[in-house]
Amino acid sequence: AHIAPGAVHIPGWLDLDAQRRLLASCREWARPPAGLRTVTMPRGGQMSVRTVCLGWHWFPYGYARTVVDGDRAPVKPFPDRLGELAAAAVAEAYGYPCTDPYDTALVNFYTAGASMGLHRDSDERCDAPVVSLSLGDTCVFRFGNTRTRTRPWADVELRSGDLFVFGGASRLAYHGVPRTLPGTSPMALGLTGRLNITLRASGLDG
Ligand code: MD3
Ligand code: FE
Repeated sequence: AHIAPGAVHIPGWLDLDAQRRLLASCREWARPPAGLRTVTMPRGGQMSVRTVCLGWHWFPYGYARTVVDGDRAPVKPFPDRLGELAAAAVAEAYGYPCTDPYDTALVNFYTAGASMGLHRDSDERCDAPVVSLSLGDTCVFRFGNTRTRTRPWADVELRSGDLFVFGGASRLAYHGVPRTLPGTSPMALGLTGRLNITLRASGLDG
């Protein structure tokens, strides 16, 4: 369904088997070196979500090839498989392919009580759509506007297996995750909490 121009939500895009494979990969990517870390914001606060990056390492507010705010290890490579998944997701959502090369994944892990404040994703130097895949607990996803951090916004529930593509006029919209719904993860998946994988084209070279 179109939530806003360029914002397309496809519930249940990943079947259980695809969700399980992606979860197994996330568990490998989470291992050190360059594994799951807690992001510290410039003013000293810590994000409640824990993150692992592939391809390029996101930190507030930029990208690097090493974990500049962690163990300083080289970032794990961005797998071809995720590039193919991103291309298939954009084609499914928009009906035509994206020509920009996807080269970055951010995997966010939400335990009970974790949230993400309203923000814009403006560190990429490319306007290719961001592809979001959700696993585990349902969350309340807040989709705002491009001008202010205040209303109007729409709250949408994202469930395990859902695809969301954010491009065009929605690419710079404010968005966040005010809460997850602990205990809603599909029993058969074997995940406590929520994982969100975003696939991006950084627009960086090298
Ligand atoms: C709208 N992640 O990693 S996914 C993020 O569920 C992030 O972990 C959230 O916001 C999460 O930056 C939300 C949905 C999402 C991702 C990227 C977007 C929505 C977006 C980029 C532009 C507009
Ligand atoms: Fe974001």
